[in-house]
Amino acid sequence: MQQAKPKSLTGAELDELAINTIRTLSIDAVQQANSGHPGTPMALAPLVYVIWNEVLNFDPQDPIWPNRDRFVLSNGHASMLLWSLLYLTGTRAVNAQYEQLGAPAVTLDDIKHFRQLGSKAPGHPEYHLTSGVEATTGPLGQGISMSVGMAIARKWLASRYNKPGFDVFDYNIYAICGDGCLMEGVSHEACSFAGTLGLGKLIVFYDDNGISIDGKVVGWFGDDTAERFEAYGWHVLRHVDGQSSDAVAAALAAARPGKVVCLSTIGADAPHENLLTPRGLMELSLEKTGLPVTFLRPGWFMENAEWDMASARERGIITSYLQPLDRPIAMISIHDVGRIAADLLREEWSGKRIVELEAAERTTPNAIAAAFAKALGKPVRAQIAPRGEWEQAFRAQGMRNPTPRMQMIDGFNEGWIDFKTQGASGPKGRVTIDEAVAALVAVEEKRQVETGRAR
Ligand SMILES: Cc1ncc(C[n+]2csc(CCOP(=O)(O)OP(=O)(O)O)c2C)c(N)n1
Repeated sequence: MQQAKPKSLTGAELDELAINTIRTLSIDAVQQANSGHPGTPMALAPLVYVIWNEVLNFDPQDPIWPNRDRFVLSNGHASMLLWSLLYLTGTRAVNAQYEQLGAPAVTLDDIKHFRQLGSKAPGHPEYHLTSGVEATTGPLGQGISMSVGMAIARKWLASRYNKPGFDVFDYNIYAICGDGCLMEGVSHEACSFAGTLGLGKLIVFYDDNGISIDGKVVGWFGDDTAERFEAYGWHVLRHVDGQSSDAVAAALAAARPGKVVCLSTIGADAPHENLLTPRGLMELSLEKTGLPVTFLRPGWFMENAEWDMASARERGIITSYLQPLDRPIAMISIHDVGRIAADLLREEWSGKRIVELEAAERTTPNAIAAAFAKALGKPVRAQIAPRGEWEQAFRAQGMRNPTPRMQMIDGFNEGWIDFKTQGASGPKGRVTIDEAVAALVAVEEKRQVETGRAR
């Protein structure tokens, strides 16, 4: 029987699928155990997904690496969040002495036996019973208080062992708590102490949902939590909607960083609407903060060539939406973007500045094909994707609304997306298109060898 080819998902669809997978695993486990708290994992799945996917510096292959970020689920009754994450990330178990790595920390079978004796997925997280759990939580207030202890420990380790330029201990501690944790006296004492010590590196997310086990908390928990924490000396950001660039800008202004380097894009100032327009709006929002802000506007990423890998390898052809094939485009490697952003952060400046960033030489689609030919050791040529076929091709790749992307590529091809100074100002990237494509091919070949071995 022929198997249907899996549909390729866009980034947003993949995020949604991952979040819903955490949710459905949690619902199924609670249903099977006939006990537990399904509501909290449902509500907090997007938050923990963003923390684990985008922020947490944690290696599932080595969950005891000393400088890992710590994640503390103070509302331990939502333990299914943690079991889902440990299972889905493939986090490995360590032995009781916390020295050796072994089998998965949590298996699907453990989740099927959620809250049963012997399962690595108990009702509440238990330190050392399940690897990846940083603190035993469940008694409300305990986790958030322990996370304060962890931040004190980190500060001590850093002051003892960090040397200038060698920050051995610079990890963050991320804790999530709910109303119940903040009603418990122990959390007040610990958080007040944290404020007194001026601890950094401790980031607490308060699930201010106004609901506790017996219903709405309004009748028995009326503190203004934000004001209480401000009184302790904490830096409190209220109601941050991570989906809105204005909200992020306001949060940044409130956080009062000394300076900001913001990754924007070529075309942020384009005269017509296109996929890059939101970056322009983001620049406007951030500019309003009055902070010293650098908008780093890189050109087309060379690593977009990864999309052409399969066709270059299999057919010796790359299909180009950028056209004509000999038209030079401002491009840059993502490695140069990271390096230059770090350099910029070390500089001092005032007000707003724009840094346009491209490699020393502009790149044509033909040059990308030639780079593939060199790296693969076989002929590869570029072929134009006719404009009339773009929409269908993008939809086949899983894009629901291809128009903004098509407008963006039109912008590059028609020249209304370009650098104002034609690249005359700003630093230059070091990585050439040949090097960028060779690096992509090397990664792909390593992957092919590894999957071949796994078979
Ligand atoms: C010290 C302590 N008291 C009581 C409980 C029982 N308990 C478990 S969950 C819960 C409600 C927690 O409410 P909240 O923190 O608002 O979480 P949400 O209902 O929003 O998930 C309670 C009272 C507990 N775990 N620990």
